[in-house]
Amino acid sequence: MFGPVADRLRQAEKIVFVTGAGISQESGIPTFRGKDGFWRKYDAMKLATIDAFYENPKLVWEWYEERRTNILAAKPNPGHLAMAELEKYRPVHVLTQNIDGMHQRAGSTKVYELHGSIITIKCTVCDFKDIIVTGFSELPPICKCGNILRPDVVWFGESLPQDVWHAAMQQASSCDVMIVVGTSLAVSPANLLPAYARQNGAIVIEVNPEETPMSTSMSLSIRSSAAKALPDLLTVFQR
Ligand code: BV8
Ligand code: ZN
Repeated sequence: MFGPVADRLRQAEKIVFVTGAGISQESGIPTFRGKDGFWRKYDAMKLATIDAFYENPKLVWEWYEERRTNILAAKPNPGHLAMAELEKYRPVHVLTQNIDGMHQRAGSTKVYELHGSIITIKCTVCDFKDIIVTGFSELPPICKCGNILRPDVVWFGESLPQDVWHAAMQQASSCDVMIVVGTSLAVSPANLLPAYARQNGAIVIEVNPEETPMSTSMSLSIRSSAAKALPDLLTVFQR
């Protein structure tokens, strides 16, 4: 699958991945907009917003708790694992839109969570932040300061964590290979990252069973799933 760009890959000094929900699909974590999208049951555009949270914090919390339970029961798939293994051959940076922590669980060491993480919570008022290790006795959970706690994720209309976003832009602008896996590239500003890589003369490869709005501007668009294609990527370096 990576044959046409194998030489460029082997010459790569640094490989940057941009990943979305599709890379976790084969771990049993539904994507957002796909046919199995669990956002069918809920309208994510309505729920993943600060207004929905203040309007009905219990409902939004129930949605995140359902997703967190599913995520904690899921396992990294061969796609996540191949990306972690690739670190043996080249410096790898993973810019992910996912909040499921799967890249870290697979062993990737440089992961930038652009949209936050489902296993951390923060207070809506004070600067309390913590990792969630158990369930909650009541939803929404209440902070020591008396205000409600929220999932530490980036909702629509909220800005990305500035330090993470700047670091991600820096990585995208200084790599010679970018591999975009499992994202519809529908959400900004994450969908700008491939343009930063191209501006730096990088080759940009897409791994997605379906076309995306950026497929035509890719150096190579591989119509395959992450769990099938990414182990194949490893073989380019193992020859
Ligand atoms: C911001 C975290 C500014 C929470 C998410 C009009 C109105 C309102 C807003 C906007 C607008 N136009 C633009 C905006 C901005 C908005 C935006 O982009 N909206 C879109 C929808 C139009 N963006 C924002 O609001 C961002 N913030 O712009 O702030 C600002 C600046 C300063 C000050 C204040 C504000 C914040 C965006 C982050 C939103 N949070 N999630 C949570 O997860 O609950 S977004 C959500 O969508 C996820 O993070 C997800 O990662 C992201 C993108 O989805 P994908 O990951 O691509 O998943 P999707 O299902 O779409 O696609 C899956 C793909 O995988 C498919 O292509 C499929 O073919 C493929 N696939 C399937 N199976 C496989 C596979 N690929 C490989 N292998 C497989 N097996
Ligand atoms: Zn508080």
